[in-house]
Amino acid sequence: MTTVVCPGSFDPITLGHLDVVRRATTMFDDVVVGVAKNPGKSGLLDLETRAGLVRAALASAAETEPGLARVSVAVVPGLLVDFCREIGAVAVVKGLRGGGDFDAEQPMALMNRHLSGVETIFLPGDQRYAHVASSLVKDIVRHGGQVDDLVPAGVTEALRAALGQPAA
Ligand code: COD
Repeated sequence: MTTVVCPGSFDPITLGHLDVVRRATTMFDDVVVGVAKNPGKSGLLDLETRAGLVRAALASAAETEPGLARVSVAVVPGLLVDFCREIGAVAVVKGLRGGGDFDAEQPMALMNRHLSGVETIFLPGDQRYAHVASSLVKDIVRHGGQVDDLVPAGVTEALRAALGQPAA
């Protein structure tokens, strides 16, 4: 069995993230979504809330795409490479929306390989979600906008709650 990790901040999960995870399941038997802290970003949702939203999104999507039912979700407590070693993952799978993502991802990929030998596999993001980013989603909700067609069910409500906004 080949295990891979789809890591990210998932603050919050978007349909772009979900598409990358879905595509990873078409290639690998065992896909683990790793919810991690990115020290370069100030998080809004706590890690357990993010992981819960990822689990809910996968459970809902698995109703029509059974392959998603075998994806597991875990919080990455420290270095990604240590997590990969613990669970026996041979590679990290990440989505790229464009050249900006590649510039940000390449040093991490090289560092992770330097630290542990874990390889990174980049999947080109689907063009439908090329403009979708967690940071933009949060900004839109913060200002009262609508993101329901960009995120799985339940995400908007979780963001509103974290922002102290009344439920719609
Ligand atoms: N379409 C396709 N791909 C997308 C989309 C989209 N719409 N949105 C995001 N993605 C991709 C991103 O390019 C990225 O590859 C992945 O999904 C996750 O994105 P984010 O924004 O949720 O997560 P990041 O980029 O903040 O995640 C960074 C990590 C948390 C993975 C990184 O900081 C990490 O590995 N932290 C653990 C500690 C560690 O090991 N640090 C040393 C790293 S060398």
